[in-house]
Amino acid sequence: MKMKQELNVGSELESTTAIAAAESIDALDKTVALTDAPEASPWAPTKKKKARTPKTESSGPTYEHVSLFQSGDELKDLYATLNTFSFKVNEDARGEDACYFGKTYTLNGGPRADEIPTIPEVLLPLAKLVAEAAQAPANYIQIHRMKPTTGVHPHKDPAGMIVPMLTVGQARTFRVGGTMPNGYYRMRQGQRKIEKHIPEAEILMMPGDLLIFNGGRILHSMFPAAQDPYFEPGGYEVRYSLLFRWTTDEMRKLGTRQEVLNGTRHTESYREAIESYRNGLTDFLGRAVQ
Ligand SMILES: O=C(O)CCC(=O)C(=O)O
Repeated sequence: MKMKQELNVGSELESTTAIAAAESIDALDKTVALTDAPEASPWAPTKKKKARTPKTESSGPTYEHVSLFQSGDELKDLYATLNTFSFKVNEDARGEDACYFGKTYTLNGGPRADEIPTIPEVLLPLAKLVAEAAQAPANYIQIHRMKPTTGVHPHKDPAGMIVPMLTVGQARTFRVGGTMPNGYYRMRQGQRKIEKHIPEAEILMMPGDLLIFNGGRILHSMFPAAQDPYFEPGGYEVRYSLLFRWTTDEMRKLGTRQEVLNGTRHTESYREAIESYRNGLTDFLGRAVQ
């Protein structure tokens, strides 16, 4: 299997952890320059990044791997900060702990029981940088703390949505694209065997790497460290992953099942959130810009 570390292009469509939402959104193509980070940011990149075309929900690459999105002291500080958070056992994935900040969603509607409604201030500069890279705001930050024994069962994210994932700590191989048995789409994520996902590519996610999923079109999974020849603890005890999501009012109320969201304003709401951010009307958290 070829290891890919640059821009990766996959194919495919379908659901999520929670069997996904709505039909794909029209392309929102627009070329923008990544800006320099604000001076106050503890995670400000030291180098100016090149202009590039941001992802869109239903067109373009299904995912993009950005190596070393965070590095150096900023990355060490981020790991130390995450170590101070109060993680709870993730009921959806045994052996994994999680924190849920902001406007969470669940499969059948309503917030997560363990939601912490406010995104911690210490994460805001990072959220801003991630929004700029993905060209998408986030009102929900989900953080996983994974021991080496933990894996990710194959699934896709909610349809039409952009989900950037930053990894911090131990390096693990993320498996993307390809196929899994058809019947798996009707099976709970936790029951799907990781080895039944035949990926198109494997990406070694080093600490500080960002993987941007574009449009919920890409299958992904991860083996526990014992089955990962490229696992690299790097002196860290755990692997953290930070997922930056946008929850529409409709998803919040009704959940992520496509049959429930069809006929609601969910797709439009998401499109509006993305366009407002890209047009400078709202900021990286979706707040109106004065
Ligand atoms: O935390 C991870 O490494 C993967 C999480 C994921 O794929 C998801 O929440 O959709």
